[in-house]
Amino acid sequence: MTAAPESSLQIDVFSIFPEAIDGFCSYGLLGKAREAGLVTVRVHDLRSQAGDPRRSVDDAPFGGGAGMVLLPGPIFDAVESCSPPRPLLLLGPAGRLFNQEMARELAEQAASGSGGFSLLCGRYEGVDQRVVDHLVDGEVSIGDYVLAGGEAAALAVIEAVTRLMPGVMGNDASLVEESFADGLLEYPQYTRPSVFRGWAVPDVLLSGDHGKVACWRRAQAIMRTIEVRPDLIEARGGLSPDEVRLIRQYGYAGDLPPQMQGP
Ligand code: JEE
Repeated sequence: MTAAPESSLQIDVFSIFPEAIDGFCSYGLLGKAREAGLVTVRVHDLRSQAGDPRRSVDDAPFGGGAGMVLLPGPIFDAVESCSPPRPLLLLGPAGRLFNQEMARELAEQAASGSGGFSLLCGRYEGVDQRVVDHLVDGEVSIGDYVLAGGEAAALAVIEAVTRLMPGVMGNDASLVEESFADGLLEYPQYTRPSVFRGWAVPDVLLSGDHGKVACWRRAQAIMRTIEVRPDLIEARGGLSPDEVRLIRQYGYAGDLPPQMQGP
């Protein structure tokens, strides 16, 4: 027996590749969450709303230029014929940069408001601007690189949001977010065997001393973040004197510019 979900998240997705979205969403934790009724993903085929026998969804841009643009008609019809949960977000390279805070806000739409959110995936050169101006509630981008369409971005958003739903990870959302919450990258993880091809797991992890393990992990997380994402150290207001002492103790010999040291 499984307990009834506290709240369920509804996500409607609009795409010309509905099978790709639906297929991906039936795997892993998200697939399980769907089966358990914690998350409902409905995928709408933009082509099923096309007005002509050829089922066209795109046309050349007014004013000329390369590529094709998604027609407003099929998109308005698909959205208006199912009144999807709002906000309806358009995925596009010109959108607001998606981050963990936005993922948290969207996960909260489950309990409040419309019970979820919706995603519109463009293709080709994008969608007619009237869709942006009069149909969607906002535009989101998953990063500063150029994809060929919104589908992969929609899947990234769906996965980042659904893993925060209570019960989806078999964990409370606060635990799921533990690490990102203090603004550091993850510490390194090891599993069996304790020696693989001559490479041994750090002794401390086999010591059984939980206090020492916690200190080592924290030092590793801090050192890794300094090397890979110094911007995250700055964003959390630098390192405390205790944290500086900790990484020195674990052998960090690099520079610590002033912006990486706390007030
Ligand atoms: C949705 C079509 C392709 C390629 C014009 C002009 C843009 C659209 N983080 C993200 N990267 N890419 C997307 C994304 C891409 C999409 C669609 C999402 C629909 N495309 C496309 C090129 C252009 N370029 C110069 O600046 C870059 C427009 C995305 C998200 N989310």
